[in-house]
Amino acid sequence: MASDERVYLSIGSNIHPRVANIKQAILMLSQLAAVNVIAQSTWYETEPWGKRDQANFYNVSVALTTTLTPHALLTELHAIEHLGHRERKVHWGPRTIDLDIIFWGARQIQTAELTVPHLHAAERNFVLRPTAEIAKNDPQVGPQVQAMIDANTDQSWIKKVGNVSE
Ligand code: A4P
Ligand code: MG
Repeated sequence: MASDERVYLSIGSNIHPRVANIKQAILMLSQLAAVNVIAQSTWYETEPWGKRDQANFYNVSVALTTTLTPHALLTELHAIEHLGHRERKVHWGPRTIDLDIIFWGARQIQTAELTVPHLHAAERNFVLRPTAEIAKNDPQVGPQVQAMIDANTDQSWIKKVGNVSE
């Protein structure tokens, strides 16, 4: 039975075609039998965070429910990254597609493979702003995002993209 806990992902791409890469990942997510995608944020173009000498990113957040365990969902996300020709070369470096688990309801997860809430969520405008849009009415996650936004000092710019093409 699907839990009513909501899971939030941050999805990013900074290698052409950014929009198509992200749309393809969301389509593949929605095609997983055990996943129900329930919301998607506005599209944002964002300044590269961490390693700044690289192309601007597109980022969106999505909310979903799932019957998968956190580690099983992570495995599915890695498979989608792999199909998107993601190559792990440079830490925080350019990527065709990146899917990170940001929140899993109120859970705190700390294993070798997975840290939830995401280790850097609280320091990233490109994660917090899109996620806040779709978590407003979630009693488990909305207050967590708001507390992070209140304490956040990230100076990097992010801007809404009205008409997404590329
Ligand atoms: N892992 C642990 N916790 C999680 C989680 N909550 N969600 C582990 C997903 N994965 C998690 O990830 C390495 C390992 O992290 C995974 O195998 C998983 O077991 P990775 O994405 O392959 O490695 P990475 O990219 O070298 O490092 P990292 O720290 O994951 O990078 P991030 O955090 O993904 O950041 N700037 C903008 N504007 N927009 C972006 O989207 N993205 C990054 C990448 C940097 N700068 C950016 C953006
Ligand atoms: Mg990642």
